[in-house]
Amino acid sequence: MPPESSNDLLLLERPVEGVLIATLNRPEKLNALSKALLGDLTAALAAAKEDGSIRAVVLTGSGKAFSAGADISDMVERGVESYLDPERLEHWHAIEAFPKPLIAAVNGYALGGGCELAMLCDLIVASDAARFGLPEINIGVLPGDGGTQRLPRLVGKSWATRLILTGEIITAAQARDIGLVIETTEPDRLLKRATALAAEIASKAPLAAQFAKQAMRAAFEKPLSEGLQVEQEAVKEAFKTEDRAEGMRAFLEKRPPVFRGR
Ligand code: DAK
Repeated sequence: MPPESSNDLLLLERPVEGVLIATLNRPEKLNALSKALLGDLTAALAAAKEDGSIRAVVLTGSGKAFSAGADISDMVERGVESYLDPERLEHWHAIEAFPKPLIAAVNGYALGGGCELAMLCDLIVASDAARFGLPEINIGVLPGDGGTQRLPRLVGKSWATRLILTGEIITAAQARDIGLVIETTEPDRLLKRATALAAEIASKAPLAAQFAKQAMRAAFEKPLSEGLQVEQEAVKEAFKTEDRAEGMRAFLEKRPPVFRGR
């Protein structure tokens, strides 16, 4: 399929049915997350949320980085206003709230806010050339877009402490070994693999996938008893869908289901 749309900072393409690839495209600054770039990403995800033909999104970067993080030049210029900018924070919240499955295909550096962006995704697949880290400590700050909260939840306290307090940058294989990354691939197979994973997810019942994502989010945010309630509500909602009826009917009729996202 041809690219659906593109602009300078974010490239959008539809490689296979159900899947959108969004490519951060500011390679000369290693895809540093300027407000404009975050704004374009937020807008693309808002459109993808409304588009029933998009069932999963792959996020990647052009050039040698996924993203080298928040824009340090802007932070130097505007100080604390740079990262407390309400619009910028709004963009992050919108990305966090994206309801459809989001897969990071990390092609190179994922540092600082870039690593935090990858951690906002539901799964991270990485090229062997990828590098991960939260090096904010080297520039006198600390992770401010969720890194101190999400990294310990993903990899445990010891590795999170090591990475956040030393600013160490680790390889894709290390990131896989500590559970940050689900899978590593040769660089030229990365997008193919991430797209295949997204396509597999896109072939399942889309609303059930969204309910599952919502329920799993509760696992990180709520005590077990409340998380179990969220899960129960999500299952009740799934039971109301046409896809649930179709899925179960198809099973009994021994044929593949046709899911319509309703
Ligand atoms: N911001 C702006 N520009 C960046 C950048 C960044 N994060 N990273 C790289 N660049 C730019 C470089 O300045 C350079 O630009 P020119 O000089 O060519 O104009 C160009 O990209 C290429 O970079 P290098 O020449 O440095 O490339 P190398 O291959 O030599 O080195 C590198 C690659 C990834 C090791 C290096 O670029 C690097 O260390 N980059 C910075 C990585 C980093 O420290 N990232 C964390 C940023 S801080 C918050 C609080 C804090 C934060 C957010 C929120 N709240 C309280 C809400 C902070 C978040 C961060 O992400």
